[in-house]
Amino acid sequence: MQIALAYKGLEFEKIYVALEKLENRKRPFLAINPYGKVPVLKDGDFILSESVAILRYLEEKYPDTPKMFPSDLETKAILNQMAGQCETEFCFPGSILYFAKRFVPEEKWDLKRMKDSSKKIQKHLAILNQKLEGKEFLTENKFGFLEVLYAPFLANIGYMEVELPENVKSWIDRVLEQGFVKEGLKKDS
Ligand SMILES: N[C@@H](CCC(=O)N[C@@H](CS)C(=O)NCC(=O)O)C(=O)O
Repeated sequence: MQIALAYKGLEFEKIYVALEKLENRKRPFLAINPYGKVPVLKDGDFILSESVAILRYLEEKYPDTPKMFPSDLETKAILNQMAGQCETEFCFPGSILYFAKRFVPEEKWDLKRMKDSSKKIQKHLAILNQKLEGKEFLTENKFGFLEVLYAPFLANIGYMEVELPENVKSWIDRVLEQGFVKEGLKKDS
């Protein structure tokens, strides 16, 4: 979400929710998102969670800022397909590894679940590698919505115990070197 805000040049205030202290699983955060997940956007009195919903909202609310979505129907449909695959095949298994390694003592790791997650990500990266053949970015060959969605996880790819296929590796470097990605990923505490 912060990357999208930076990409669109929108001003925002970050409020850090300390996942390592489980602040997201307690009140007052649970009153904001009962599922205990970040990110959450607060725009005036309007509160919204779920990254994809937030990015769509920002795109529609601020039409005069740089666009993240293509306008062509089929290109947008493929983007939606890939956004779903990004969430289920990459972000979700990625968060299993990330949270275990960041916040759970090693003796409590569910090694089978972690290994299965790594395998799932590896398969996803092989498919992504084919899609990236001869391309710099995933949609219309320019930085866009999918890169915004992937970026926070790409920045933590080291936790995922995977080998990076060549096209994926250069795409990750390309995504992470964008100024607004650096800006959006800046730690707030
Ligand atoms: N589908 C949600 C997933 C959000 C999500 O899993 N957030 C993670 C951080 S990346 C989280 O808040 N995890 C805390 C927890 O599960 O306790 C989205 O895209 O916003």
